[in-house]
Amino acid sequence: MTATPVVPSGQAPSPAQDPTAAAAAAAADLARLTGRDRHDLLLVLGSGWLPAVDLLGRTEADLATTEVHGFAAPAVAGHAGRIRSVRTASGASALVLLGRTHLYEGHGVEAVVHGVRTAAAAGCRTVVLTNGCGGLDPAWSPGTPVLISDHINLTGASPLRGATFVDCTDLYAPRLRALCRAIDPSLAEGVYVQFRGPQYETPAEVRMAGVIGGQLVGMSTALEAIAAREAGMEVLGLSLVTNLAAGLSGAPLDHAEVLEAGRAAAQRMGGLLAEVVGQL
Ligand code: 8IG
Repeated sequence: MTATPVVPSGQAPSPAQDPTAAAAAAAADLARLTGRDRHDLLLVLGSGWLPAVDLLGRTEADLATTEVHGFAAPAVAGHAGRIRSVRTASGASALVLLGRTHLYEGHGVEAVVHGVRTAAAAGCRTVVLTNGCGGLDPAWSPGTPVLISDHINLTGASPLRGATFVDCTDLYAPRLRALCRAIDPSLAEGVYVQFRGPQYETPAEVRMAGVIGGQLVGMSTALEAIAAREAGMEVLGLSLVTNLAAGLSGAPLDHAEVLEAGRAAAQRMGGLLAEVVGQL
């Protein structure tokens, strides 16, 4: 992000009107509300990951996203809509977004990536994107964490404007994936396929996701990863497989099942995240 004159956040443009100015205004709000001019890394906690938040370090500030410029009100149960400033064991300062804005909420792609751009404007060089998702590999029982190795963006949307030709090779940093596997050698890797949602996939769409090279299906992350790459940040993606993708288990999909898988896996997730974050 290039330096942008900061206007009082009440008068700043919305992310859709001017994403860069909106992110600068939000970063100024964060500096004021957290008492910290800069942060080192951003963690976005998606479905199933919220219970891990208390294991990450010492919370120094806890804000409602509505206190920070440009964040849309949360729409999903289990997505708390808060921002924490956390001091990790290694002394890094982390911004933690509890919940995210999804494309299907209809606020536009700029709102979806506003958190990432705000973090970049606040000095973050690394972003850890987590999500809950469906898994295509029957070996991945609910509660299995999987490293994202790459993505396929099926939303038809992009956070980039104009002829912004961003390279997406190694978008999910091999260095950070290796670090995670060193911590937990049993971690599997998979290609994440982002659908727009909000409906879950049909069984035929899940088969398509497999045929085109995907192993994980969800409704987030890819657009945020692209915006993070544009901003020059290093990206780590972690999925929590909370359900077998549609058509693979014989049972219908249920959002309560998703939240329960998260609670059950919280300890492992929190431990993994805290160790990773401690080494970033
Ligand atoms: I949690 O099976 C969760 N989010 N698209 N499909 C999609 N999104 C999801 C799923 C799933 N599970």
